[in-house]
Amino acid sequence: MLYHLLYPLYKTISVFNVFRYITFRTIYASLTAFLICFVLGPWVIKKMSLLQVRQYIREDGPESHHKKAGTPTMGGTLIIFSVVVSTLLWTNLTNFYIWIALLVTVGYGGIGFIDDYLMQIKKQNKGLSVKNKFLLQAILAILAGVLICSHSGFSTRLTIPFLKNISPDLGWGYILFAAFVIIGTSNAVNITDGLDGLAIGPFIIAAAAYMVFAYVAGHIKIADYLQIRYVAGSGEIAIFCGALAGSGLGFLWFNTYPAQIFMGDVGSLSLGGAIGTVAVITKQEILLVLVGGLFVIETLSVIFQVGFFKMTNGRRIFRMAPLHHHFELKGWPEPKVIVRFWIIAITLALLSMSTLKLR
Ligand code: 57M
Repeated sequence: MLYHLLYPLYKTISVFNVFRYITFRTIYASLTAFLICFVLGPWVIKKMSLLQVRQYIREDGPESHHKKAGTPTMGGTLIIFSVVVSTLLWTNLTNFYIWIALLVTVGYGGIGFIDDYLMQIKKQNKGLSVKNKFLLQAILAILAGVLICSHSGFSTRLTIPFLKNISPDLGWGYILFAAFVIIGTSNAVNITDGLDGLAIGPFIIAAAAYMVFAYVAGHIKIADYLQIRYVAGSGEIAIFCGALAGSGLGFLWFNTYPAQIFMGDVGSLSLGGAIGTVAVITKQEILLVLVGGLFVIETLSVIFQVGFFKMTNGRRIFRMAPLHHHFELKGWPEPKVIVRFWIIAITLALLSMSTLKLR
């Protein structure tokens, strides 16, 4: 909005020329989203407590989690609010991809909201059924896939990290692939969100990495120089990523150990959906396995644990899945698990950055 209101005035007030630049708007989108979360955080925590929107803890979980019962939850509503306001303020609203990113963020937030709301009504840690949750996620992801693929100029070719000469064209199959990326990321972030700050930390790192990828992919000269696939219009997505990262930082202020609020499914499903959509739009979909490597590791730990559990009639690879519970049960203090997982996430994101040069 500010872009549309202030940039045209640059002929009379030259300083407004700065609104033209994606870099400037990305920085301020991050700061705006951060400030909204930071300022409104205490009010949201108080409101959720008053409304009795509190976490129900699973009986079978690690002992250390029982003391977390009653922590206000659904902090994701604040994250989504700050991302939407900041994105609307700082992006070029004629950009098609921005609306797709917002659609998925708000839509997945809506699915998470229903899930959290049902948990509050049932007064237990069970909301939507797995089947219904997946169905809603699939409908929205396929819709996003169709819209992205039908946008003129969008390539349905895959970008394979490190191999610039191999890029198979999936044609309309790309819609299913895009849906898979969006649904998978949403659920992976959800699974990771089990310790204070554990999901939001790596999420901020992934959003910051995609901020760079989006900027590069949307800049015809830099994309050409780095031999990255150019996606016209994807530069504005850098501003959206800035808003995601800024909002995440603001939320982390309150979600860091010991957490004053959890994000709830409304947060985890929405943020995962958002980063999956960004990966698709910037044509760095497969690289998400590295950028969001921590989410992948957590998800694989569940897949292997459940698979092994079924195949061996009840034997386990880990003490408990997802992986963070394994280390907790081994006796690592919660902050140690969290910070070490962040370190892994930062390392993987740095590695993903090297693909800008190594190809
Ligand atoms: C939700 N949610 C937390 C909070 C957060 C397939 C299966 C492995 C899935 C997995 C699962 O349900 N994962 C998704 C994880 C919950 O947090 C709420 O949920 C929101 C995110 N969706 O925002 O609202 C609990 O996590 C803790 N928490 C924090 N700090 C935070 O900032 O401490 C969350 C955020 C909160 C709080 O305690 O209550 C959750 O874990 O429920 N299932 C599991 O994770 C379960 N694993 C399991 O059953 N493993 C089995 C195998 C065979 C599948 C095994 O290894 O034996 C565990 N979950 C829990 N206890 N809580 C089992 C034990």
